[in-house]
Amino acid sequence: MRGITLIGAPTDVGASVLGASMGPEALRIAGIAQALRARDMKVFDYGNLLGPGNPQAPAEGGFRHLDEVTAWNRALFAATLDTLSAGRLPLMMGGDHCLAIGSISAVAQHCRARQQRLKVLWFDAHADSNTPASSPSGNLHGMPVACLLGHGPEQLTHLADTSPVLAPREVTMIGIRSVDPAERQFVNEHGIDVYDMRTIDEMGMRAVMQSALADVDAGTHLHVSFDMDFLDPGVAPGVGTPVRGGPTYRETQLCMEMLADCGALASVDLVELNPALDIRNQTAELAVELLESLFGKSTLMREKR
Ligand code: 4U7
Ligand code: MN
Ligand code: MN
Ligand code: MN
Repeated sequence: MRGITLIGAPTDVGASVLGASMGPEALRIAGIAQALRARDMKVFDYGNLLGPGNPQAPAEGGFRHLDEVTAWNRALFAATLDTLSAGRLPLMMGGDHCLAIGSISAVAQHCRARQQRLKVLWFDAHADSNTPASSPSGNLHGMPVACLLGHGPEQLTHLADTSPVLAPREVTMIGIRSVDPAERQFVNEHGIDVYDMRTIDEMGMRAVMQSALADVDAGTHLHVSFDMDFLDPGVAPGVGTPVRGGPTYRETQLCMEMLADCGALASVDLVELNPALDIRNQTAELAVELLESLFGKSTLMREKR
């Protein structure tokens, strides 16, 4: 039986909109542990990590709340590394997307030590590739990809024992539809693989996922960083930075089912769920449904296609 540790990370210090700090509890209320147990996982939930609250301070030197974001990410780094060392799959229950700096830094360090191939799939409406110099908001949840590629404040780019933590070819973005001008340049200069909404419209989700997973084999460590604003806000209203024109419920389920089939899933961030903006916890319930598919639930027990 596979072991999974739920790591509650109630941070909203990376965002302007408050409320993502309630994400972990909303996921528990939506039955995340029971749903994963039904998928034959041994589920451990030790509660939430501790970290600072949101001081709602203005940007300083290009970013807001750098010390608070650093404190959260040190805790995330340690918890993720411990979980991986124990041979379990860490599932980050966010919390805003700045937490991926700590979780993925730990994942990368774990993979380097074992010389394991790493692939990060970044499901998001946004490219999260701002730097302190380019960010229009100063919010660090808009900068995790840049930090992981070595562009950002030292205390966030150097959580792991090597930096940069990721090479551009290890990251693939899916669902992108809101990109700041400097992010476009960053993504292009680094040659990051991006399947934006136009590509999804033109190719269809199945072909996009086949292509995104083409270099993933069973020996690869696949990390899924899933921002709930990936989905169309019509189905997932409980997010802080919604962008219309996102994938449908079915398209997203297909993504999850294809990820389950590839057999390489080894760590997950589920982020940007904002219960303060949700309608009767429907976005949290949707997140749990998607996780069920990610962990192998399918309508019919069919052979892999
Ligand atoms: B999320 C933004 F300007 N790009 O940097 C920014 F549009 O983790 C949004 O994807 C960032 O939800 C969104 O502030 C961060 C903005
Ligand atoms: Mn994001
Ligand atoms: Mn986003
Ligand atoms: Mn670079």
